[in-house]
This record gives sequence, structure tokens and C-alpha cells, in this order.
Amino acid sequence: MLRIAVQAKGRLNEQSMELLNEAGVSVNMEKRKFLVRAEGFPAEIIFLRDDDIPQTVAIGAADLGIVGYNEVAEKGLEVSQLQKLGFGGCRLSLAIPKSETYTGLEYFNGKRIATSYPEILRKFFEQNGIDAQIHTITGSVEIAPTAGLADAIFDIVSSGGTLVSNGLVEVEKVVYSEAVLIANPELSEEKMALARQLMSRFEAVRNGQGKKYLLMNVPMTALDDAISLLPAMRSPTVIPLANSDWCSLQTVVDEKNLWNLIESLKEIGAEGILVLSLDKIVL
Ligand code: PRT
Ligand code: ZN
Repeated sequence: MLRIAVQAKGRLNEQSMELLNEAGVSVNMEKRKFLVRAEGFPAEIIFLRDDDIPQTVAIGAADLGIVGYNEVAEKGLEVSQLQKLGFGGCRLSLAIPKSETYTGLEYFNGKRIATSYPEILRKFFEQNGIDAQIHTITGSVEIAPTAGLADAIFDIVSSGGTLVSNGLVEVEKVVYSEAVLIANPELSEEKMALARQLMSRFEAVRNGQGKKYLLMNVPMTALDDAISLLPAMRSPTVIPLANSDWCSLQTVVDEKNLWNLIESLKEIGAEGILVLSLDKIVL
């Protein structure tokens, strides 16, 4: 049985549980405890603070973990990163008060920088030959400059709203992060086989995200035009109709460009266009 560490509460909890659930690892969230046996897959979920997940996996108290790459990079422990999971996207950036003029990385020489990610920042400054004072603080890093505790900050940014409301500007994006699946580097063959099974399920779930299944009737005379408009994993499915002047054309498309595509298809004569939701794609 695999033990999977997941953030107990916070930004990654909900999407981590949703991904597991979509992958057939169901957890009854009602009787939520520290450790819960999953249904439908030989796994148990251990709920932890995100900061503790890399170490728990590194020492083997959990086999797998779902955690932000930023935490993995900061802790620098020996874990294998198996897969990027496509949620929890953010970046670790340097930001300075907007009243200051930024002159490039040398700006930070001799400055005091507040951060909860001292190791990542120390390495970044070391690689770039910058000599700054790093002040480690946990929580509300963004108020440090106003409070006179620091000249600049190094913190997680996603929309950038928090920086703006604290009078700060992002001047260097140092690391991009998202939720990742990590593993203890010495998993047994049995556990690794289960982990691989989980990874391919996660991939199928991700492949289906942002995709729709499109189905329409097309006059045979417009079939080539319609096919040239459609992307398809291999080639779109064409099914004959009772009326031999028409066929049914079916394929998977990106949700992003859906309306433009539908309008182009209508222009060349497609009718009865159905857009269906899609759950998973196993390639
Ligand atoms: O209790 P626990 O220790 O488990 O949780 P936590 O409070 O340490 O972490 P949590 O739940 O806030 O974040 C978990 C993970 O989510 C982080 O480690 C990142 O990998 C990821 N993540 C993604 C973020 C953000 N986006 C994010 N925006 N983590 C924090 N933020 C903060 C950011 O620092 C800013 O203060 O949210 C604020 C809003 O950001 P803006 O730029 O959208 O304004
Ligand atoms: Zn945390």
C-alpha cells in the first residue's frame, strides 16, 4: 500500500484531493483524520502542513507527496520529482518598493531581503555574485519593507495583487513553481509500480482538462475543408449517415479556441454541432 502525503489545508488541498479522486483514489472527506485509507486504490492519505511534506517523503514516512515545487526546492532534500501536476502555479520573485529605481541585479548588493525561502534565494544570489543580507521570516513577508524590516522581499507571487496592494513591484522572477508529485527515492518495486499506475492516471486526467469533444454533421462536399480546420489526436472520426450526402465528424478540441472553431465550421456548412464535456484521455 502506498502512503501519499497531501497538504491538510491551504491552497493545494482541494485540487490535490480532486486529482486523486479523479484518478480513482477516493477519500471520504467527512471523517477526515490525520491518516485516511483510500477506497478504490491501495493507498492511504496522510494530511500534513506543506512544509513538512518533502521531509516526510525523503525519510520514507510517506512514499509519495503532492506539494509545491517551491517547498521541494527550498528544503533541498533527496526526493524524486515524478511529475508536474498542472495546478498551484506561481513564481518566486524579488520585489522592491515602487518608489525605488531598479538598476538590475546589482541593486540587491548590501540590501536586506525578507523571505520565507532563504535557501533558494541564497543559491540565486551566490550564482549571480550578489552579496545581500537575507532575513528569514515566516508569514506576511510583503509587509516587511513598509515595517522597516527589509529593503526588498523574495516571495511567492501569483496574480501580483498582494505586491501592488503593498506598494511593491516585481523586478526579478527567480523560480517558477507548480504542484508536483514527489517520491521517496528508494521505493520498492511494488510501490514503484503503483506509483507509475497513479502517474498514468494523473496524466489521463490532465489530458482531458481544457478539452471538449465536438460532434457535427458535415456535407460530404465540405468534408475536406472541415477536416483541415480540426486538430485531432490521430485523425478525426468520420461516420457515414443514412443520407449519403452527409457524414458525422467527431474529434477532441481545445476549449480555448472553441467558439472561433465552431463559427468557421458553420461557415463551411457544418450543422447540428454538439459540444460534449470530456473527462479523461488515455493516450
Ligand atoms: O499550512 P501550510 O503550511 O500547509 O500552508 P501554507 O500557508 O504554507 O501554504 P499555502 O496553502 O498558502 O500555499 C501552498 C502552496 O501553494 C505554496 O507553497 C505554493 O506552491 C502554492 N501557491 C500558488 C501559492 C500561491 N499560488 C500564492 N499566491 N502560495 C502562496 N501564495 C500567496 C502569495 O505569497 C501572496 O501572499 O498568496 C498571496 C496572494 O498572491 P497574489 O500574487 O495572487 O496576490
Ligand atoms: Zn507552509
